[in-house]
Amino acid sequence: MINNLNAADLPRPAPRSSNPEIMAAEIIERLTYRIGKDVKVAKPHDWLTATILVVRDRIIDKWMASTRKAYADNSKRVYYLSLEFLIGRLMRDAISNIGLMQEIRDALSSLGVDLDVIAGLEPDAALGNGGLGRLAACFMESMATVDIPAYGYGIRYVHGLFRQQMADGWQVELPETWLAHGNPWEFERRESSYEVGFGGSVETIGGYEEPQRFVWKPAERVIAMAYDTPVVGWRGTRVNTLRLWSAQPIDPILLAAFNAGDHIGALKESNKAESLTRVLYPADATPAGQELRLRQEFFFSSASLQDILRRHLQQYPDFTSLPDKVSIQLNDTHPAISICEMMRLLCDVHGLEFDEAWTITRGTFSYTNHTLLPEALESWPVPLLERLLPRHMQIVYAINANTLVYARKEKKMPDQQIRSISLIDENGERRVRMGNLAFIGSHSINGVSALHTELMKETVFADLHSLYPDRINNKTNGITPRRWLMQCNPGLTGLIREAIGDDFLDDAEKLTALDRFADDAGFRAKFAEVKRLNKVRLANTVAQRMGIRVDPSAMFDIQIKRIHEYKRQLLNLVETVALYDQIRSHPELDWVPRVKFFAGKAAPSYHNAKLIIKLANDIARVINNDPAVRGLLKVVFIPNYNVSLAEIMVPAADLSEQISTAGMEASGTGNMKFALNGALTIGTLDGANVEMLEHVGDENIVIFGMTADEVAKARAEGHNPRAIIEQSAELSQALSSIASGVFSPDDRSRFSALIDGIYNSDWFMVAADFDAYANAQREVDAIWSDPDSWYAKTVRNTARMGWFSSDRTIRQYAADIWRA
Ligand code: Z2T
Repeated sequence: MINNLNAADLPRPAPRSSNPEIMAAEIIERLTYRIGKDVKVAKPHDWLTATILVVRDRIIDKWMASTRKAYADNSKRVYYLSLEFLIGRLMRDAISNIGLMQEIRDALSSLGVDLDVIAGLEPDAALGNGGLGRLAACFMESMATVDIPAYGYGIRYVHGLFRQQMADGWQVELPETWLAHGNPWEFERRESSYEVGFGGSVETIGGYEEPQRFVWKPAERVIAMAYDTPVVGWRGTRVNTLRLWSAQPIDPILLAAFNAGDHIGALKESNKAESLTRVLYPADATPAGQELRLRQEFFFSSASLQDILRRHLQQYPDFTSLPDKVSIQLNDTHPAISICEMMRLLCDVHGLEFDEAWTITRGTFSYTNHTLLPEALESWPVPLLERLLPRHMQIVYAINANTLVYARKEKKMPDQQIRSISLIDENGERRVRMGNLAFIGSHSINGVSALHTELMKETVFADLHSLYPDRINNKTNGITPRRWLMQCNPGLTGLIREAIGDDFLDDAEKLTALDRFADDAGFRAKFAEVKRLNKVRLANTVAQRMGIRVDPSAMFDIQIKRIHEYKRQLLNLVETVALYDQIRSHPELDWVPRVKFFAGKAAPSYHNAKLIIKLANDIARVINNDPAVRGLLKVVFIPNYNVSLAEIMVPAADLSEQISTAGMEASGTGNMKFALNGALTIGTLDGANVEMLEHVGDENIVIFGMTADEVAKARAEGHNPRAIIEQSAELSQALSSIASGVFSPDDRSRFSALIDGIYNSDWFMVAADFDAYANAQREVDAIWSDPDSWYAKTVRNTARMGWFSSDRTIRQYAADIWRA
């Protein structure tokens, strides 16, 4: 076998050339021999595939070297377990990171192919809902960049996040088929397959003289098969692996059933297995709750854990070294069942004692929390867990017993706190709390912004924090500057290089050298020109896709993110209506021309979120067609928001809307992307906005509204939205026009319940924050009216956002949590 040979003695493929002529020949070679197409009949998609295959080859050599090096150095490996990876397109990222952009462009153009055209055909890998999945993608790129041997583990969904279509202004969900043309980036690994069980029973062996052993006998089994995608870091430093699991039946066809004439029944098992990894759950901040979701969570956790333990035993004699050689980061609680699965594998399969296994498990796992919303915290009904994973349920009880006994006997914890730290929620139907499991089974629990981490300590995890005060720590989120500056904004990247040289390409914090250019009128003019061109690009996209014309000289005011009440797209829309009223009432004033852009998807079952989309479209129709507005205000809701659309919108923004109810957005990452690309932020003191304020300075960001403490106080003491609304003429008028059907003449009560929510409870503080928000918007207008001041501020935003690079975030994880 090759294994026994010395790699150095083997014939080696010729080193890959970066000469455009040679690469052009290689592209033709792939087209002919891999795709089986003649140049004459090749379609744009064939050129895309052929190009990816050529790029891919240049990554593979580095991939193998990276894997070998981790092995030879006995390096610690980091495993990022995530049910979501929102990657977007891969080709531009890969080409740019290996430094071949110009060469590949030239190679293609010698063949009469435009790189930008074929790049636009690559489907978005949308295996995620929003921020959490996009963060996982930025982290994968940064881990490769800062040279950490890391594996991402997730699910290879056949259908990623749904495609959003508008039908009369309503969201309609269509299936997304990113694999329709095949996926040239992935490698199927049939040899990396594991069995994953469900259901059945637990056999107990021994118990009198010898120690008890447990053997789980699952009733159902499926195969998890690996698909690997290489992830290349900046300058090709290192290539890591994203390993996504696909479910396969053990028996593809039940021949006995088939032969007996039951053709459908013969495929039952096959269909059931494959349905496990067929579709991504589209709810971003409410737990899916269905059995299939729990099956997905366990399926990918079990396969990943088996793979991790197998790899460890290949290199080390036993598991005592596991915490030194392996770190497993749980991306929220979705993979938290991994903790029980690790315990089961160590105890039941590998014969370790419970206590020893527990020390190893806790030393290996760490957990990132991404939300405090109580309705978003995962918990599973005890009977469901007992039926689907009986052995894991036993382990939950064992962990719980140990923890509660310790809390009671050694820490004298009172009853009420014991109830709150228990893995079992006893209020009503008994449920297993996955957040508590993740906390108790980990040596590190982190939040994703400074404010969020403090709130974790004070709210959801207050009692667990008092029991284990050293475990909670903060790791403020970041974004990769490769995708979110260099690739999406080549104009700005070029301008920055002219001004301060290339250092910032390797260390985003070097962007601070740009600070002094804020006072340079010549530089500001060029900065403004780059922005204008990016706005023209967005205007063209909108014209092409929607047939709407927008004026690039107007202020581009953008709110793009999942649609959620706490993110307060509704606050923005109410203010839009108020502004519309003001423009018509006071046509003599100097209104700043604005285009308000919105984009984002709503969870299919989230009624109010879908209503907010309809409201945006209804408002857009009325305002955009009203001649009294004289083009001073336009509203555009762009359908099907995804990573690729963000890459066009982010560089084109003048104003970034980050206006969540304080205390509710764990971090936000869109906020960072906009500021890095030279937008001014209007935002609340929420999530990472707080730290952005610290970095850019309070004269370079427009902050408004209640603080998290004020929101908590108002909720506890009760506030009176009706009184607030009555005191604000602008607000009452805007709300009553929406509620009375001014924007929905075809169904006048369409929005009445939505607006009633503001009058009756105003949970999200839309009324409470309205005046502050409207005033902040007029402050933005005033800054805009002085372009020198505007561009000085936006240049300073770009200059001071380097700290929000995900390279910094990953270095902090590596230093404090992984010790890698
Ligand atoms: C998600 O995108 C986020 C939190 C979730 O909690 C779930 C999803 Cl799908 C379970 C977001 C946060 O809302 C956002 O503030 C944060 O920036 C992002 O995760 C990454 O940490």
